[in-house]
Amino acid sequence: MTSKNYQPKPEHKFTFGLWTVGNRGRDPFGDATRPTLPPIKIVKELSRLGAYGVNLHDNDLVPIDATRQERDATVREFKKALADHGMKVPMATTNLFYDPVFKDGAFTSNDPRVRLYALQKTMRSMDLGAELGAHIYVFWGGREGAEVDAAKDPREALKWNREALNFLCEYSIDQGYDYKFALEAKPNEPRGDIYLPTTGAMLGFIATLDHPEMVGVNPEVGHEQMSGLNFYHVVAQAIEAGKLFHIDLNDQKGPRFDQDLRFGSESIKNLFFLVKLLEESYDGPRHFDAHSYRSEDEAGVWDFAAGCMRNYLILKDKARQFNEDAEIQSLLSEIRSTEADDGVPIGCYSRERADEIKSRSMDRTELAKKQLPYERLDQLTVDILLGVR
Ligand code: GLT
Ligand code: MN
Ligand code: MN
Repeated sequence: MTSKNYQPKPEHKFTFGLWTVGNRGRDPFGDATRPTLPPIKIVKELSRLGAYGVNLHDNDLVPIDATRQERDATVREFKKALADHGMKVPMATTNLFYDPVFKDGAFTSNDPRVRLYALQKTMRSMDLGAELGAHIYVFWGGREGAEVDAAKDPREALKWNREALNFLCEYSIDQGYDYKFALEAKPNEPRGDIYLPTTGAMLGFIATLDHPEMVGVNPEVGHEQMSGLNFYHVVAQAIEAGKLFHIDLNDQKGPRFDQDLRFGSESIKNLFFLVKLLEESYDGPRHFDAHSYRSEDEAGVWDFAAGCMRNYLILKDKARQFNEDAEIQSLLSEIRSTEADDGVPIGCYSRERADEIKSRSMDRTELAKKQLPYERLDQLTVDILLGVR
C-alpha cells in the first residue's frame, strides 16, 4: 500500500479556512463543545498534515475592535508562523455577517450607512489579504437577503450589490492588488432567502458588472446541494465559462440546512466526478470549507482535516483508474462514436450549411436504434468506487 498512502503534499494545493478547523461546534441550538484554536496553532498543525495554506476572514485573525497597533502585531506574528511552516494564504475574505450591524445585510442593507461601513470593512480586509499574499478574494453575502419581501426591493438590492463590487474592483486595480474576486452563492441560511441563490445566478450577475473579467465564482458543494442541484454540473458550467476562480469543498446530506461535512463523507459518486473534473481542468487551491462534527475534540478536528484531504486523493486515484480502464474506455468510444460520413458536427452557420441540413434525409428510426450501454458503464464506475475492480 506504500504507493497508495494518499499522503497530502503542498503541491496538491489543499487549503482550509481558519474558521473551518477553528470551528468550535456551536450551532443554533447549542454552545461551543471545544476551545478556540489559536490561528498560529492551526497553521502549524495543517502544515504538519501536508496542507498548502490557510484562508481567512479579517476577523478570524484580527478582532473587529482591534487597534491599529494590535492588528499590526497580530499580523506580524501570523506572517512569521506562515514563513516558519511554509504555508500560504491564497484567499482572503471579509466577515460581513457576524456583527449585529449586518443584521439586515451588508452591501444590500436598506441603510446606506451600513452599506458604506461594509465597503470600508471590505477595503481594509482586502489590504490585510494583500499583505498576506492572497490573490483570490471571496465574497459570501450570507446576510444579503430577506425574510420580509415587503421591506426591500430585490432590484434595488442587486443594484447596491453591483455598486459595491464595481467600487471594489476599481479599488483592487488602483492599489495594484491583482485580486480575482470569487462570488459564493447559497440559497438560504442564515437569511430566509439569500439574493443570487445559486452559482448559475452569480454567473448571470457577473456579466452585468463593470469588470466581469475580474470576477468569477466560488461554488460550495453543500450550498448547491441545498438547492437540489448536481454540483458536478454546476462546476462544469463555471469551468466552461472560464469562471471557476475558487472552490469550497465539503459534503452534505441532501437539501437541508448547511452541514459543511467532511469532504467525501456522503456524496461519493458526485464528488468522484467533481474531482475528476477538477484534476482535468482546474489548477487553483482545493479549499475545504467544512468543519468537524461537534462531538469531536481537538484530535478529532485533525482527523477531520486529514480525512478531507485523504478522500480527495482517494477520489483522484479512482479517476486515474477510471481513465485507464480499458473496458470503460471502449464503452465510452462506442457510446460517443458516429459514422465517418454522417455530416456531424453542426459547424458554423452559413446559408448553404442551413439549406444542406434542412434538405438532408435523416432516418430517426435508425438513429433511435443506437445502443447506449449506460447500465454497464455506471456499474463499472460503482465497482471502481466500491473498490472491487
Ligand atoms: C461561512 C460560510 C461559508 C463561506 C465563508 C466565507 S464563511 O463559514 O458558511 O460558506 O464560504 O465567507
Ligand atoms: Mn456551507
Ligand atoms: Mn463556503
